[in-house]
Amino acid sequence: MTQPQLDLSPAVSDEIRQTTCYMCACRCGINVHLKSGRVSYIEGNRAHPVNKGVLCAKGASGIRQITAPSRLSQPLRRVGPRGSGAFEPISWDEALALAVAWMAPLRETAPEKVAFFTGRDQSQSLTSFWAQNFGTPNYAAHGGFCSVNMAAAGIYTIGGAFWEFGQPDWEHTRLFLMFGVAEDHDSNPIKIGLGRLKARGARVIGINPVRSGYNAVADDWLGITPGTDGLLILSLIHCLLEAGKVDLPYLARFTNAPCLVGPDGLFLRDGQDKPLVIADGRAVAFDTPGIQPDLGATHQGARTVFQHMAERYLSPEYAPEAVADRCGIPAPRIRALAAEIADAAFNHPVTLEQEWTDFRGDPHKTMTGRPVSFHAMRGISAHSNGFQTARSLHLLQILLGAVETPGGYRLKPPYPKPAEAHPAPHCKVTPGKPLDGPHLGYPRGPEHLCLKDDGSPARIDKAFSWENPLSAHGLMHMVIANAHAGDPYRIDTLFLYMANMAWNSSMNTAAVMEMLTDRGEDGEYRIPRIIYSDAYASEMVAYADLILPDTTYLERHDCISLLDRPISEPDAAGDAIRWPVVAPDRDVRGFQSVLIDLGARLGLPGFVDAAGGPLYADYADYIVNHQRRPGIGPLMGWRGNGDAEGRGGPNPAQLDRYIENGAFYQAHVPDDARYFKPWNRAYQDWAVRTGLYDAPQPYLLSIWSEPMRRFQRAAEGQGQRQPPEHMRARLKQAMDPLPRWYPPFGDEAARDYPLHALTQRPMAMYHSWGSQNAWLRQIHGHNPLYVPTAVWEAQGFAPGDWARVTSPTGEIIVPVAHMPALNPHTVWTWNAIGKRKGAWGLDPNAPEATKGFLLNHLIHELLPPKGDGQRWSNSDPVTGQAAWFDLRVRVEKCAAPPPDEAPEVLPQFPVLPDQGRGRA
Ligand SMILES: Nc1nc2c(c(=O)[nH]1)N[C@H]1C(S)=C(S)[C@@H](COP(=O)(O)OP(=O)(O)OC[C@H]3O[C@@H](n4cnc5c(=O)[nH]c(N)nc54)[C@H](O)[C@@H]3O)O[C@H]1N2
Ligand SMILES: Nc1nc2c(c(=O)[nH]1)N[C@H]1C(S)=C(S)[C@@H](COP(=O)(O)OP(=O)(O)OC[C@H]3O[C@@H](n4cnc5c(=O)[nH]c(N)nc54)[C@H](O)[C@@H]3O)O[C@H]1N2
Ligand code: SF4
Ligand SMILES: [Mo]
Repeated sequence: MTQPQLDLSPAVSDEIRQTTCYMCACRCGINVHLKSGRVSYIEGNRAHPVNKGVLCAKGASGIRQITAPSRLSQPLRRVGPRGSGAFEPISWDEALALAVAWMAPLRETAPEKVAFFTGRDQSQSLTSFWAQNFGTPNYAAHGGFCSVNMAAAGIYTIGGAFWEFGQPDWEHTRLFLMFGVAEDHDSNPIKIGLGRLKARGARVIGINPVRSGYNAVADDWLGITPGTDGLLILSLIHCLLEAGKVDLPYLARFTNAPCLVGPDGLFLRDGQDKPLVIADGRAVAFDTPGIQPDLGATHQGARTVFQHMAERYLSPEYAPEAVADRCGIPAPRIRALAAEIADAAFNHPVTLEQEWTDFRGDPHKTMTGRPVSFHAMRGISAHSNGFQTARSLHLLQILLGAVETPGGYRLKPPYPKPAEAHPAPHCKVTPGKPLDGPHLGYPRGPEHLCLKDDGSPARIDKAFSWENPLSAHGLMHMVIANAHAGDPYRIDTLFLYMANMAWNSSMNTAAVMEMLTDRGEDGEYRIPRIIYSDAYASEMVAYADLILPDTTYLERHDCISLLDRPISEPDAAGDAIRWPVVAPDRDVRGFQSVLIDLGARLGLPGFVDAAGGPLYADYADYIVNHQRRPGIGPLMGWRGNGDAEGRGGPNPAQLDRYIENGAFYQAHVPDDARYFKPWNRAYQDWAVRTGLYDAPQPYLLSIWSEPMRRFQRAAEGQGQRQPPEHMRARLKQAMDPLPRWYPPFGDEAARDYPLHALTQRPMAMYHSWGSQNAWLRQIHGHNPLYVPTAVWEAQGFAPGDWARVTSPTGEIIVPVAHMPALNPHTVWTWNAIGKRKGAWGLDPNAPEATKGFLLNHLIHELLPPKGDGQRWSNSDPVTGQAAWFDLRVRVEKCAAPPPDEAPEVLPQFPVLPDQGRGRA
């Protein structure tokens, strides 16, 4: 008898197309399998530098994203009252003509009346270029409500940052500490990295109020009380200084520790404006060849940064015994952690046999580093003391000699890049003309604030004002509230892209929905016009007047550019694309192409040719042909005649080369340039060749921040530009040039609201993006409030119980669950699982709407009144970073809300009509 012939591994597809995942912002490479032209399977691309074949649940579930019933299918114009969700379909020509009819007159008269803000997109170099040419000062992406504390503290301190700009030296590190990280934008790389550390037996320590995720697989966990990391870190610094366990040669050569601080708190400088150090008893410029700067020198009454620093942190207020109770970590554990860090750093140095030359021209035989590395994210960033806390952590890295050295923290091109190499912010409006320069940047002093002649904020979000001088990413979370209040002025058209501002992206969600629908005495909406681009029927859709429906990530071109947030690794600059691996089956257009079209219709410089016709056919054409500076475009690979890297003219075949190569390109850092990048001549020269810089720009790591000191001096009454009286005290404290700790502003509510309330990113959901995804919903369909044992017992909770959770802003009623591995003063839940009934094409009784909830209802965008007549935004006073995690609450057991047979979380809102293609 013959056996039947079975094909044991039938081909899942007849074609594979390689592109970049966008189920989160991590930018993994994917192989999209197609069968008969339809996506049949998605797997990781093993040759891709980001994920090396690893794929997460979200990435694999992309197949369900492109078939989701909630996809928008055509442009929509509002016909009912705003918020009702009543729309009529219109053609693209009508939609674009309407947008132009609204915006063109504003450009000629008052461009600031258009405010353009974007969410978690990856095309900020295009969107900012568009807004700059439109001429409005009111542009930013999502960074202000996300992690600007992380970015700004890093840039001002080490010239790079956690949050995508760098990573631990996974190959050599011995001890790895993670502060407040749940997922981050590097999800797969961090998971791969942790695997490598574990395989080598390196130690991982998690510092987080909640022991889940990375903290659950860490070797040790410190369940810190929220908002106190800065204190813990400065206490570790206290212990290291006390024990003499700091890297003195590194501090002397590569940081501003030896710079002399004059009586005004600014550096003593030579005739060429270079900071002075003392070497061999003489005051010389910091970059003089062959010097060994003296950390302990004094000169004309000035002391070094090192002395100021030692004096501050050796003070008993930073002793472990003084901070232990506040941090919720016993003093002996803090001392043991400091000893463990010192042991790894100084008893186990890593030396690579690699010669290199520093910026002074001094040769080095080897590369030696300290194998202690750190990573941190919003757990320290999303507090009102987050900027100073992030700076404290960078200071700890610097003292160990663990920045850009083997075993420590490594920056990814285009970083390192000091604050001075970034633009300063611009805000000067001339009707009918572009803005006077890029919107966002890094102020060096009060002269760079975005203020009008009368001293009032020039931007609708009040970024770069005295309230938050270094708000390098803007303040997305203040836009709607300020526009509604007409404070500092009224706008006309709010143009939003990819940001679910009527739900999980906003603080005080219910009030934001009211602001979006509120009318003035004249009967007009207070925010007269709202244009929005989404790909799905999110909660925000109902609040727009005009919807520009986007494609999904598998149906369009995207550019993950070095001008933006690229896919670089410490050893290679890299960029990537997406391209339409399938064609859209409905009347939608890629938003970037729409923006380019709008730019041409509005006649914006950069989008029209000499004859006034469109300069680019679409985004693909722009990616290939746009040049930011001569020879520098959105993509670095295969430029010129196809063999130029970084610099070179446009190459019409560039996108084809990317597609053939798995949709990415890498330019490798030479061996002698791999470490010590801020000071390494070989790296600096390579970066210039590759187009990352136009000239070498070596710099010193910034322990003492002169830009901050300049603002502090203004608060003390020095200089031309002066803050309002009521802000002086706060600025003096916030703008301290040496890292410090102060209690997060939320703690002012601690008496009545004893618990901290946090959210965490779930691994299997990306904000609201996966809300409608049939596979991912099975993992996270609803979210309880996790309660620590002490609270669980005190309230007499049992499984299945409900609680009233009250903050100074409002209350919610939600299901609870017990979690022992939790800081005793903290409750938490998963972020963005709760949905509004009717949104996302979900059944109104879907668990996301009946049992899922948001903490956002409890978080106000303003702090409680302080009696000074001012309302301060709920943000870090340095950067304007939204202080999501300052939230304080009270938790009380209560009856389950009705209906009895199927209780539902409160608050609830009217059911939204279906905007997509039917209910899931
Ligand atoms: N899967 C998935 N990945 C994502 C996202 C997503 O939604 N899903 N979102 C992306 C976005 S936009 C961002 S900004 C990043 C955010 O990346 P993360 O910062 O990693 O994510 P969060 O959930 O904000 O995590 C904050 C962590 O800090 C802890 N924490 C809160 N307060 C404190 C504190 O005071 N001290 C300490 N030490 N810890 C504290 C919380 O328990 C939590 O574990 O993730 C990105 N990646
Ligand atoms: N309570 C609490 N709230 C938070 C946070 C927190 O930690 N706690 N974190 C904050 C942070 S860090 C962030 S970054 C924000 C995130 O906030 P958002 O950036 O607003 O993220 P999403 O909720 O995912 O909303 C994005 C919108 O983009 C749409 N979208 C998805 N894909 C596409 C596409 O391809 N094209 C277009 N045009 N639209 C698309 C989605 O449908 C959704 O409506 O949330 C903030 N909100
Ligand atoms: S980590 Fe993000 S980019 Fe990578 S596979 Fe998962 S969803 Fe896609
Ligand atoms: Mo974020």
